[in-house]
Amino acid sequence: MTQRTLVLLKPDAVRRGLIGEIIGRIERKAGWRITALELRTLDTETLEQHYSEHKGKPFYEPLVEFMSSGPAVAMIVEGERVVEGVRTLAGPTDPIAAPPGSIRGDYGVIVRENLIHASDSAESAEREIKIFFPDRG
Ligand code: RTP
Ligand code: MG
Repeated sequence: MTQRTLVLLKPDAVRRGLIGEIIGRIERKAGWRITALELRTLDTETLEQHYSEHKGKPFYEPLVEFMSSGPAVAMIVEGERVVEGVRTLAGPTDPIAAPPGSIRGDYGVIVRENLIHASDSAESAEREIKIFFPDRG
């Protein structure tokens, strides 16, 4: 089942020089392809759309502030079961609970600064791709 997913390398990953490390893990999965990629500082309007499900939660405002604090990398990745697959590579939201070998488990400590976002379903992926890459929607 070929799918596509929206991946963000969060500002902490970019600041810490982990772009290559993280993209390398994604690229090495057999048959997965990056079909769009851009380094950009995300504006609050984009982030409000992206994180609309979290609006009103205590972590929402600091999350939007963090996500706009510096450049991020936005990508579309396509391939076999890529939605579930990138979530597996990323690991659970809390990096301390994430297993070693996962991106968050290997590099993260703080829940908010957990390095990577990946769409949580095929439906979310289509919604999020429209937000970050409107011409690819
Ligand atoms: P993501 O959407 O970024 O791929 O991560 P996720 O599904 O694993 O986590 P989600 O529950 O959707 O939360 C989105 C992002 O908000 C930050 N967060 N902070 N308690 C907190 O301080 C808290 N909880 C969540 C994280 O950056 C999380 O990835
Ligand atoms: Mg999420």
